[in-house]
Amino acid sequence: MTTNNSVLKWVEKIKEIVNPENVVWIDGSEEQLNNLREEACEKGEIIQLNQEKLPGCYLRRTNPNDVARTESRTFICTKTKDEAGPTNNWWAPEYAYDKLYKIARGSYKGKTMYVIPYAMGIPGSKFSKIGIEITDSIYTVLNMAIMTRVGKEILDNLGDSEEWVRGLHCSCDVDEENRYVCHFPQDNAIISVNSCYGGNVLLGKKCFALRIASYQGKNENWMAEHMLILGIQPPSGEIKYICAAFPSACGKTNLAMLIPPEIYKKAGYKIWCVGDDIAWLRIGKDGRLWAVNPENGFFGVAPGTNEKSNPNALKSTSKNTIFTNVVQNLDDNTVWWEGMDNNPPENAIDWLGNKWNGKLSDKKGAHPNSRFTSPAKNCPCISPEFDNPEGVPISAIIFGGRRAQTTPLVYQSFDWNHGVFVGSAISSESTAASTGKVGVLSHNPMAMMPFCGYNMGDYFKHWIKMGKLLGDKAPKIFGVNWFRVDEDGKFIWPGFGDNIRVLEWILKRCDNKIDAKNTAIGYMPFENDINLEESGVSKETLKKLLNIDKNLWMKELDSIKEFYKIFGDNLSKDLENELNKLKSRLENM
Ligand code: OXD
Ligand code: MN
Repeated sequence: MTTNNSVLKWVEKIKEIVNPENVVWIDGSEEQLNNLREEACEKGEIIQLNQEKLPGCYLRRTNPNDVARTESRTFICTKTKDEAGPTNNWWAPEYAYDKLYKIARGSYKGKTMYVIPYAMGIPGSKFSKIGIEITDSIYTVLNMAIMTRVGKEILDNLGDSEEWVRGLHCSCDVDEENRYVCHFPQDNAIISVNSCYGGNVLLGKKCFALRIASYQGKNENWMAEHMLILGIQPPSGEIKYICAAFPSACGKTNLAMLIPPEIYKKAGYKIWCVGDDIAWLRIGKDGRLWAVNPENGFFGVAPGTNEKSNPNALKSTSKNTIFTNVVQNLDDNTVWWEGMDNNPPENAIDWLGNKWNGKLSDKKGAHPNSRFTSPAKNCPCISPEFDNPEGVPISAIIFGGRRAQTTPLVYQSFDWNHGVFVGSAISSESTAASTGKVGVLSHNPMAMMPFCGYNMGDYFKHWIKMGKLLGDKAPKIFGVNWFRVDEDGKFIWPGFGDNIRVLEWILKRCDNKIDAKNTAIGYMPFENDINLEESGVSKETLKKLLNIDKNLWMKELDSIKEFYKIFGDNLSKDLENELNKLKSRLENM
């Protein structure tokens, strides 16, 4: 399929290590993918679902020990520990290669080695990057064929270039004691062993498009961010685009596919989804910041997705989707998960492969991190600009977290550096679903803590530098919090579609159409400037949502200061400066 020497040599080298029975190059044709689907069904790797109700859909159950990303076993392997920084696990590259090649050696015996050429971004565009993943898992091939653009065309685009990311995945025995996901940003290489879970083995996603790409971006003056991208079309017509970063469990996919409430729909508002997880951001010819979604599909969390919370995501899963670790309804061979509806199947199989009666069982049927892998084109509100090789121009960047108190519904940073400070200070409270303990606060700067492929102190400096390069063309930066609660612990903001009310204020601020209050933490809305019509939210509640409690913010300041200590001398002076400025503004409050 290619004459590219660097590719052929690497494939040969890996073949010698893993020792497969045979080698198959993925050409991207439907015919080849169909044959693989059939083969995987025969081997029991995937299960074909009801093709009338769910055309092109399949189900996969992973090993119960292999259901999520394994952050403690994820490593950044740079020459020095300092290059990986204080927030990453680090191994020396020689040590990691040696250890992982030993695990990989001979592990494809009797198996097929699949070689997947793929592009992150639009093939042929100067914004896109190419990777090649070798895997022994058909499930991985089929997922990659949804999440990225794969096939021969990608190799044709690559030509003789040596600039591509080498990715090796070995399922091995799915042994959690020997599971490792290692990144070699200085070699453009990734090795993942002993897992078959998406986040660990779809190497184009977190591994390449965030960890390796963030390092490339630092060296090439662009940014790879854990951000959704959406377009808002107001009644007047011109679509404006925003990026938003939130830690897990803050409703990122829901915001990316937001359905406006009736009153906004009637007025003519529309939301267009460009991406739900990753944004590659570059400075365009016009000096503005432009974003592309490097992915081609959604790898979304299934539980909680329903007609009300996210009808667009639900519709995205109606065809050509791979479900992982959800419930199989045996009556009609379809799928179900907690939070889909109030009608769990009685004759079903749970994610562990056991018989399951949803009406009687007190155990969950779907794993809380069960997933759907769906083509982005399935989404009813996918942006017409999704395939635009230039991407979309970004007017605003939003940072958010899940905070019961302290952070208001929305505020605007005073300028770019202050906005970088707001992003660096994101922290979020855990939910019962993820830890069993509610309200544990953890810092997750720019929601990139698990995904930054180099020293996070340098990453902050890179953000500051991008602001200098953008100058007065820089997007405005905002903080949001959809999760404030009252004295009884009840959410006081409706969230979901009603978040458009906040986006509306943000866009008005970007267009200089509206004034704002100058507060200690940033610019904030005047109470009449957030449209509450038909929201069910009273003026009093809005007041609470926008309230700044000096004592809580003083505590917040201490928490940020404590967190910043891990960066030592490498903390950007600009951020230290922002911290001091916030302190004095709060003291004068
Ligand atoms: C994801 C994540 O799977 O952020 O997107 O964990
Ligand atoms: Mn994510």
